[in-house]
Amino acid sequence: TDLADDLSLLRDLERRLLVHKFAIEELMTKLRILSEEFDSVHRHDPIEHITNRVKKPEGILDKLRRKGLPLDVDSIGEVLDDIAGVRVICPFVSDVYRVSEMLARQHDVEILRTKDYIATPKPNGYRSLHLIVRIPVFLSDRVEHVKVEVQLRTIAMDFWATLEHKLFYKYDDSPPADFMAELMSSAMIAAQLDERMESLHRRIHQE
Ligand code: 0O2
Repeated sequence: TDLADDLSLLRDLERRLLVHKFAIEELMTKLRILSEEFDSVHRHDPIEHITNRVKKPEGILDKLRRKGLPLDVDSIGEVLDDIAGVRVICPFVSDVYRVSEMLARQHDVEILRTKDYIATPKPNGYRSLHLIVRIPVFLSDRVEHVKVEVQLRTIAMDFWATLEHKLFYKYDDSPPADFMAELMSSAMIAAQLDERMESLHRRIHQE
């Protein structure tokens, strides 16, 4: 029956998602090591905190529908870049680039794509550094190379992005023009705050 087919597809999809969870765990360990070791050497922790998520089957189906793509469980990890997602919140903008460079230098981390929305913010003001990375996951009988979307941002960028997501999630298109202007201007205030805090940090760290 159709229902039985759907259920078995969902089960296959859920089984497929396991390897993305493992990729997240590998990456979390790498980031925790960088955080603790950099802190012990330089007396500054470049990572404030880290969150992660595996995209839920519902979210995966939504995204495929939006992009007009068919569901093929075996190639799902190739079709979508963000099934596994890790978000790294850093104290300062310099830390964002520092952490991304330290990751990129690791031999088992392949950087497939970089989107620098800090250098070039989105029209609504969104700022963050996005990396699509691929890392090996060692399973009982094979190695899988799994993609993870890494979003790196400062506390101020995260504050803005979290609230923007809450406020405008319900808008399918872009919000009305006056909202956009207000969003853009609050994003600029967040960017100025980043600059001011970073310059304080530089002065204190040099003393
Ligand atoms: P959610 O609900 O966070 O999962 P893609 O759509 O991923 O194939 P795109 O547009 O090239 O391709 O991806 P991009 O620009 O790298 O953005 C992907 C993710 O960044 C989004 O995931 C959001 O998490 C975040 N993001 C991008 N733009 C904005 C923004 O304007 N505001 C906020 N708050 N977050 C943003 P999802 O899957 O769209 O959403």
